[in-house]
Amino acid sequence: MPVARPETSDSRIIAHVDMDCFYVQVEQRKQPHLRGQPTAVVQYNSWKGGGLIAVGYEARKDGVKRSMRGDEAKKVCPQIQLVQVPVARGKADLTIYRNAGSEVVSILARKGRCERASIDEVYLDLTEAAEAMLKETPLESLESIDEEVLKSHVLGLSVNGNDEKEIVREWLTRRDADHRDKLLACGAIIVAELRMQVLRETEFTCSAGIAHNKMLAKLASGMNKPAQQTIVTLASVKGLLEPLPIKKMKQLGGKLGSSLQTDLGVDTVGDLLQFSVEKLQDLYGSNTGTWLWNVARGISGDEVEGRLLPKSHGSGKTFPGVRALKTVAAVEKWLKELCEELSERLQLDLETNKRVAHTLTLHAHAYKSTDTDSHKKFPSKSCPLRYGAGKILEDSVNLFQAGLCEFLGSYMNSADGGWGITNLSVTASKIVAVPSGTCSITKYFHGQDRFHASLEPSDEKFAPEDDNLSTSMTESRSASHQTEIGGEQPQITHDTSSFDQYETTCKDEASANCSTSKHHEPQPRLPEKERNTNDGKRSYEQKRKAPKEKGTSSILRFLQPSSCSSSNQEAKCLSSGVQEAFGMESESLTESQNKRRTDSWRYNVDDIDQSVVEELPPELQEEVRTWLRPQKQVKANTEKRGSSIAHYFSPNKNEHTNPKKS
Ligand code: DCP
Repeated sequence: MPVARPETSDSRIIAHVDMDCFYVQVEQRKQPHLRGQPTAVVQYNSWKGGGLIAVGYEARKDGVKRSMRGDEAKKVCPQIQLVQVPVARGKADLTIYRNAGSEVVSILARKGRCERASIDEVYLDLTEAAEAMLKETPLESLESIDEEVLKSHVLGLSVNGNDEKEIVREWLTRRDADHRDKLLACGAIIVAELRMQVLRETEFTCSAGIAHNKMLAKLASGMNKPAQQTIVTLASVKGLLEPLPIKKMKQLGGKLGSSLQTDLGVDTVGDLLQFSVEKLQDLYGSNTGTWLWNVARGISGDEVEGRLLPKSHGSGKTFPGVRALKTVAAVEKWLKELCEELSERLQLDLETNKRVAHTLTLHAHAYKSTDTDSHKKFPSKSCPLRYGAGKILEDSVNLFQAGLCEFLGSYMNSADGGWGITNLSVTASKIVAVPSGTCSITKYFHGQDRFHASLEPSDEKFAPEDDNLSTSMTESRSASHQTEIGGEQPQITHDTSSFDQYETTCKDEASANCSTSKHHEPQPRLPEKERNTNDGKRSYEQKRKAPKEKGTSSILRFLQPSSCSSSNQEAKCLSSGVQEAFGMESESLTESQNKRRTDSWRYNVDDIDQSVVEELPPELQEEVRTWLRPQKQVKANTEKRGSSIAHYFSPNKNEHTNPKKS
């Protein structure tokens, strides 16, 4: 659920930088003869020429769209150059795009706090850089302003066919301008310079939005593409937001946006303005109501997180139509490929960035041949991550089995036949830096208690089980990091079952074992009578909580003998499936053992990186987003703006050359 964070200041300067037709640019750099030609990148699956995933701007002019397949694109643009995504392990290999994104990030990070938001998007907090610039150089005294800055689009500025650059120059250098507009002008100068540096150093063009917060910057960055930038002045916010379809707003594309449409008749952001904050709070709870009220007014306190590396790693593949996987053996074969790729990336992250991941999650899309419940989702499952491709595979297979068992409703049915998997992915998240100061990564893993060193310090040591772990790295060990390296079979945490829930699904809420996930944000509960709107509509708040009544079947519930209710079917599922799969008997677990297991791993939805979601097959992206959306949790707004800007001008600030547009 969206969370209202207080706007720290409306004079922050935030930029959202978005690469133009990114994969196409990467391919054009690799094959320069493609430059200037209509080009598109197609998916690995070559059916009907392959699905287009990136379309160059020359091809867009000819009517080529991302929704097309290669064959259709050739019809509307016969001269189109189709480049296939690189392939490894029988699936798309996005390494070159990921690395290209990292090149860009390293340049953009020179001027301010930088958050890598996806494979080709970055947020920058340029407040300090802009303030420093303004202090040093009053804008009205600027003698020359680069062309790239003058090409900025200033929302709300009337140009009326006059000399646009001259009007922008006047706006940038107004002596009597509001201080916040002056800071925006400085932000525009800095961003233009960064974009030119990106072009010079990587040959990539990008577009940007410059505003007082992330939400507005993101809205603006796509308004003038390619290779342009757009400034959102305070005065333009209302006009920008009012006509926008409500479902297009970030975090409003799902159930909450639908509720606004159907329950309140809100179709545009402007429609939301008529509702008081009290009314919105009544309907959606205190946090979400406040957040909605703020959104309508362009207020957002979201901070730019200082994060240059991805929050998680994922590997996935789609198996559409007849390619659906219909046997456990087929699933295992593909899981092997996915897990090997994931393991390689984890290993690289460990060696390059000295980071370890803690949670493994398996997502899948499935259908039943005799489907009586076509809406039933394959539950996402997670467990502690153990390093090494073999262990990741072993755990992924167990997660899959547990998910399949639950999806089918009975473990006995999970034998081959009667079901199909159309999407499969494994994700490693909860990535933290290995603390420095000791002498080898292996020792770091040695030092981990098999469950959770920080919770239950133990003298017990475990031999490293992963021969691949680098021993040449700086040794690290910390009780504050928890890595599942021992031979213990992992605890599975049920994730999908907690859709739309912020409370444990178990009747016995005191039971730690019932906790399915997340740091639960207590949601304000309204008195029963207030939870109905006057016209008798069921409030969103009620609907949101409703699914918990259905009862979820977290495996954790089965591990506690006396707490959560479970159907006979579920019990059967556990006894013949989970216990067997995990070589354990629930009855034999003591309460403290159960609690210990549960406490050791709580999956944190914030550890999933948007960029990783975007790397999943498109069908799976929506699945994962649906899964993530309701689980976004309330976080204290404690992060302070960093102060990484020592100098706002690079030494070569006066060496700008006008970038050539590709
Ligand atoms: N991508 C993908 N599958 C999708 C959408 C995108 O693999 N369904 C990849 C290819 C894109 C990259 O992600 O190049 C970035 O996606 P964007 O949505 O930012 O689109 P582009 O960068 O291609 O174009 P634009 O210039 O419109 O941002």
